[in-house]
Amino acid sequence: MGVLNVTPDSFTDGGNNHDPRDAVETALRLFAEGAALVDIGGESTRPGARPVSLDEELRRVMPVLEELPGMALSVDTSKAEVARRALELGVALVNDVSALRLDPDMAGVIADSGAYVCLLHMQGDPRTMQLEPRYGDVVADVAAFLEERLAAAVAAGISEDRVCIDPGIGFGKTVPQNLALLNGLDRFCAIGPPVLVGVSRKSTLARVLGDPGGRVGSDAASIGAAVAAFDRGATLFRVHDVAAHVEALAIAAAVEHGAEC
Ligand code: HH2
Repeated sequence: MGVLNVTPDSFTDGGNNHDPRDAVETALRLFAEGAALVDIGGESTRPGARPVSLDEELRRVMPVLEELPGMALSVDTSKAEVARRALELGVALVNDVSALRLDPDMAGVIADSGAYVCLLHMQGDPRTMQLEPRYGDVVADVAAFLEERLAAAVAAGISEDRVCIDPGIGFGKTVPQNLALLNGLDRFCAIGPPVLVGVSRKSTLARVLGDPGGRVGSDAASIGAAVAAFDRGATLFRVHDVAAHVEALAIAAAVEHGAEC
């Protein structure tokens, strides 16, 4: 899953794709590099980010979706109206970082469309989530949350085989908690749905490498984390540098499953 933020303030690519023509070009490049999906978001969820209005989010996202008919797209939104309009244009997956909790209409919109959904764990909300995240046992707590949200999605009429789950790296977690979640991914895989991991360029990577104030991780560090996640059962990876991840994960998969050469 290639990341395409059509926002002025996202933590790595903020501003780069604010013009819809640039965003469409970036999406086509991500597909050419091997992305199976491109995830288009009009609201930053970085720590401290402020929410945007429905009109502003639609204004950012819709012109890009309209220029990419028939492409395999996901929409990164917690607003049912944005999801509904995106699904009308054929978007395949709703990536809702609130896991259907923010907008009471979201589950119904997804259920009615038959689309895929990603349910992500977040403690608090983007404005406050990094202030003082607290868990008993972070892996057990996140697993219990994802099990509960999966049950809620199914109860709302979303087919279980349309769901993927995400431990939400950086969404209300300290560096040691993020590392524990990556190391404990097999616990999330045991829940059933495919596990998606978004660790690409996140600040945890910079901090592990010795930069305590680091805000953006390198692509090499991102790939290391993605391969570690693959080894523990993750099958979906939300990444910025698609070409490098496709190569690295192809090798990791060949080591795991073999390859015909
Ligand atoms: N991370 C971000 C946004 N959406 N969705 C999923 N499923 N998993 C993630 O880990 C995830 C996500 C945050 O990263 P980014 O989009 O690069 O930045 P911003 O939120 O500032 O736009």
